[in-house]
Amino acid sequence: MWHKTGMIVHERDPYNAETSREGLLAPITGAASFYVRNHGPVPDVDERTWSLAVGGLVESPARLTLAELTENFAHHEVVATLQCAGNRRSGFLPVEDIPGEDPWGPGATSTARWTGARLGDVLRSAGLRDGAAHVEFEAPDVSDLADPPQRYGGSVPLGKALADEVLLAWAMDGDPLPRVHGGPVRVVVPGWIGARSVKWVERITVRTDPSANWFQATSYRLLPPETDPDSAGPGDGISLGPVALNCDILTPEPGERVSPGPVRVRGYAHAGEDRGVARVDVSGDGGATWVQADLAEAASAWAWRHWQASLELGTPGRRTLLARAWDTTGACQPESAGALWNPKGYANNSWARVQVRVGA
Ligand code: MTE
Ligand code: MO
Repeated sequence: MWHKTGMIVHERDPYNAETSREGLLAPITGAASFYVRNHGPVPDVDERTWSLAVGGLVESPARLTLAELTENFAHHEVVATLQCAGNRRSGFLPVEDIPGEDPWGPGATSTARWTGARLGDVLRSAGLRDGAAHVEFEAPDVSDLADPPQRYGGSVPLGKALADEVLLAWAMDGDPLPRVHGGPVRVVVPGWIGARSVKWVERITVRTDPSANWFQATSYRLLPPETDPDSAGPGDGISLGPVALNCDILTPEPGERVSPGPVRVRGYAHAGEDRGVARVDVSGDGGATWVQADLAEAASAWAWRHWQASLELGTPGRRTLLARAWDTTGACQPESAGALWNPKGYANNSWARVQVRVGA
């Protein structure tokens, strides 16, 4: 049984659950609180018979057992935050409804210390052939959300696949990878949308083109707002890869009553791929004035940064707390969800907004 306690459950079957605001406060989330995103039933994978096929544009196609993967390749550890493209989708709903998608809040993201072999080491040992440009991952879980129903899969460009931080991970926080998180082995693609970190991976194919799997070619793409998502076809919209700069407020919680006087505001911020979080600003007066938050050290270049600030909220009444992060390129999160709304509700990285009541 893989259902967890203390989670905000969006669906029981397939199991989809987000981490609570409280659970998001820890630098390393822990398997018990780590968000779960599934597009089909969790497959019954036996680690004794599991194997990983490596093929396509390689010199020597291979099939690796778990023992071969763990014994023949160097072990590496990376602390990395995974973030679903649908994280903070609920912030889009006041703009316009998003039928058919779950209203994930700030908890479709979590951080773990992953251990595994470098995908690049496995690819280099198989030998890359001319024309190699994308690396496809396939898993055995079948999703009937896909049209037609199919196994889950996706791909990343070769350059990312060969990067040091990308792992074929068999452990999470030092323990064998739990089944619900892709055990025995999953791909971990730090800095990219969670969808590319394929769980229960059993086939890797080196290709000239991105994967034709529905979750790569048709889903997880940013469509223009006027598009009907049901009639969008392969290649429509913008393919999502590196995650957008984002942040949210974790305490106080929405609707919380806070006493007048200084209020401690805490949250997380995350910048994808080669960017880092450089600054977080917090406001208690609708953005008229801002306070710079104190940033905690990141556990790695691939992990989120927690932050905290103290705000004077003044007289009793309703207040909206705002937070916005800046990254190491000098970019800031966009102000409004309205400008970002898209029919599948992906990549909402607008300013964090939490309404509280100041009262005795
Ligand atoms: N891999 C498989 N095989 N099946 C899936 O449904 N979901 C993806 C990705 N890998 C998925 C998958 C998505 S969209 C996300 S955000 C992450 O897994 C979530 O990983 P987690 O459930 O370990 O948090
Ligand atoms: Mo996701």
